[in-house]
Amino acid sequence: MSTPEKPQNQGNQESIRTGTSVEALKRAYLDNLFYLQGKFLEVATPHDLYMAAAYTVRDRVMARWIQTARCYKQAQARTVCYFSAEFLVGPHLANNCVNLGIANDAKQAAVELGQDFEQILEQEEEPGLGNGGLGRLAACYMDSLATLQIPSIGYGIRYQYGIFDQEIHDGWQHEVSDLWLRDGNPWEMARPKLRFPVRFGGHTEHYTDEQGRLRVNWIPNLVVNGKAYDTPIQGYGVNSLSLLRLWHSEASTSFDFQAFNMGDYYRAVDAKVEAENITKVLYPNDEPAVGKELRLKQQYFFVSCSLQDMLRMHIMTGSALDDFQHKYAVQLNDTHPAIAVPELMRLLMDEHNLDWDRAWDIVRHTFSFTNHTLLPEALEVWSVDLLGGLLPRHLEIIYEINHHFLDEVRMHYPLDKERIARMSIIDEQGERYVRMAHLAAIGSNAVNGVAAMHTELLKSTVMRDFHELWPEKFHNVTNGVTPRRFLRLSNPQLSQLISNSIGNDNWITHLEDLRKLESFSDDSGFQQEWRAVKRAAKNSLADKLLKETGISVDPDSLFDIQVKRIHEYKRQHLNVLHIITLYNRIKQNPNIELTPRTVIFGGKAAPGYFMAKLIIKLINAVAAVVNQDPQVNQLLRVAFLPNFNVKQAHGIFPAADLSEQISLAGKEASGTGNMKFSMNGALTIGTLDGANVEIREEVGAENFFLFGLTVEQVMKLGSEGYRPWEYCQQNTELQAALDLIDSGIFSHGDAGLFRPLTDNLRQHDPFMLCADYQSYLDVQAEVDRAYRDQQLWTSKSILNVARMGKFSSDRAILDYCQKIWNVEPGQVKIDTCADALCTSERMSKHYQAIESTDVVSREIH
Ligand code: 26Q
Repeated sequence: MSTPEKPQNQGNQESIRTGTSVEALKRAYLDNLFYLQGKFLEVATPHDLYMAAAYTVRDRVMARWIQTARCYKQAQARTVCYFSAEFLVGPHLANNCVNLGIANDAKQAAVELGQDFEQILEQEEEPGLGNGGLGRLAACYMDSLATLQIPSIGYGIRYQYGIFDQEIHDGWQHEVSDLWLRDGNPWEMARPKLRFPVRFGGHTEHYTDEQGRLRVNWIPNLVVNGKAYDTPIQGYGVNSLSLLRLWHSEASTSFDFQAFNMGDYYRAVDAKVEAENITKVLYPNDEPAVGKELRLKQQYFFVSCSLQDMLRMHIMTGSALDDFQHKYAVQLNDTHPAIAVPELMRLLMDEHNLDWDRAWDIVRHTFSFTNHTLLPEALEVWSVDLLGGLLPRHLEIIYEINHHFLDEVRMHYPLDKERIARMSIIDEQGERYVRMAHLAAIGSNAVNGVAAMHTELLKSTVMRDFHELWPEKFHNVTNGVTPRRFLRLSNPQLSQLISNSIGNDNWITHLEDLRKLESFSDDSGFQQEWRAVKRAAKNSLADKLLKETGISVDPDSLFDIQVKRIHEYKRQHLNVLHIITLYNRIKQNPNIELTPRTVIFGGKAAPGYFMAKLIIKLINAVAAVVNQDPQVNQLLRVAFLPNFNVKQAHGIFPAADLSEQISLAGKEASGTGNMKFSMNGALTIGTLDGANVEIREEVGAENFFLFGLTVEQVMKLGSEGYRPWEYCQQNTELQAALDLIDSGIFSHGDAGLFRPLTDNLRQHDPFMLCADYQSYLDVQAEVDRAYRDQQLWTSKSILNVARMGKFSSDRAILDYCQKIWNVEPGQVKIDTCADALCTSERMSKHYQAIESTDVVSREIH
């Protein structure tokens, strides 16, 4: 396969830092091993070899980074700043090789040095700085921003401990802390001089200054410093990058402990610990955040550092503050960074002396807000007392914003008191809460949902009043995923086959080109190759399952896979009910005609989410019974692959025949795993939920296994009064499946173990599994039949891939550019703005320039 064009050789011997020939890579590799790891090949550990490889690749990235920074600075185009509490980037080494176009040569260099490249890649500890979909989306968007040459910075938190590692003991999930930084992180660059003070607590003092203006002084009781760590995000096939700037919290050295703590040394140490705790650990989702002061501290901490950094850069270029909105677009990834709205107001008014109206104008034109959920329990609120205690000045500003906003609402709806109460930023029923989604929507120029259906529901339900007031503010941007990581990198064999058939690999950046595969969908030779590629991926996954779980599976069976966070709304237990029903059918009729099937699960449950953890236990308990029953295990096997993360995902999506996307309609905002499966040739069994709707539209109804209630039916059933027990009484197979769980057969006779789950299904069933059960079973039977016709199945698989163009994150980012950011991609031409690649002397000049502009350590006294 052709790869992105490599920079030209400069002279006979390429630079050891930037050269991309196999020879240059080998020399660099040995050099880094020697000088950075203090090792030589014979004594190097696999981790030493990984570090040497990582530094070798990083050098190649750095050369482009400096060029990009210089060029974007010159161009002064609008910079997109993606504010996100999570960036789930996944392993860097292999991805950077792909994006630099040196994947083959880097491997060759390792081989020529007698090393196993796969083993080297295996060493990389993935930065698990996110929970799931939202964090991974941010990472896909960084890849596309870099590839599309859009000046961009991802701002977030450098958690010392990312998402926990999941271990399974006796079928139960155990959480193990994630020590991703233990052996060092070669991809980040600490910027010790790039740090900002962030204040917490205390009180405000209002006074009138010499010019007679009302001013506010915020006297905090804690000041911490945020220190920047930069990670370059290399674009694919281009010489440009994006910057991921993550903040680490430290005690503020300038803080006067003597005065504040009366010489109390221990309290001074406490303050240091308190400061360092802020970026200690990532919060899992699906845990009530209410009362978790540290979470709000994290949010404010990274938002404040980021905005101070942007203002610094803006002022440094000599631009006027009024121009800020034209130079920066900030995307708020859900409400997690919504405190940015009052923070930018505070910075502009209290620190830069702007008046309210000018500051508000800038704020409103800078921010846009993406909503990722409609679940009422997931909408973020903070108690007024907690927020006011931690951020007294922000609470004042929020009240002021609310005051102006409610005046506007009153103008439109003078007598509608209920509407005003509904729309207020402050929820005043009972204890008072700040509604972060309202704050974000009011402070933004655009609000978007993440799939067509989600956006429609957003407009008609949780943001209905806002949509009525400002219909033009609402947009849809359907999510997308990067084909670089989720096809080119993780499925090299399929990528090769695609490129060979299409004749080039332009599809990697123009995913719509995959359409050209349609003409091969019925070609039997091509189909055979297609199946061989799928089969190879299934073999690898089978090996991995055996190694990690001891479960052996047959790669000829249908691989039916559900990987995602474990949550009741995602309905992994509906999948389990199907498995138990198949089990019952096989037991009743051992000669039943069934397609052999392997059902594979993966996903983490929030540590405090009892029901989700019980679902994991149930999956493993059912697996244990099914897999060891000789009557059943020829037709059915079940496996739970522990610790689903980006690295694991690379081996999973390519191996799937069937993708399970079975959330209750209206609950999954978009889903992105659905896209990754389909892009790798899996067919989907799914409900009309989130982006499934659009996937089905694209691939064609005949290539998608649809089941379940529509969102309208869900709403109707909910409002009529849903009675799950009636479905159980009327459906003997459903009844039998639930009864079998309650019999204790899956729990060594402990009939009570899963009762919380089965009782909940029979009595409440908030996610309507009982209502969708029969439809799910019927369509699974269709899947079973369809898989027997391998030609037809393969043709559907090819068509799924061919029609995935829409779901590239490149398309999504172009949508954001056009609908929301008003940014023209590729406007800044890296390759023409700087002359060729940097030489080291030129680079050292850039270094000097960049270092001197980086120094900002302002401190509060
Ligand atoms: C909030 C407060 C306190 C602690 C944690 C959180 C928290 C953290 C992460 C709440 C939610 C999340 C993550 C949400 C998420 O991943 N949502 C998913 O976003 C995807 C990208 O748009 C969608 O595809 C999924 O449908 C949506 O569930």
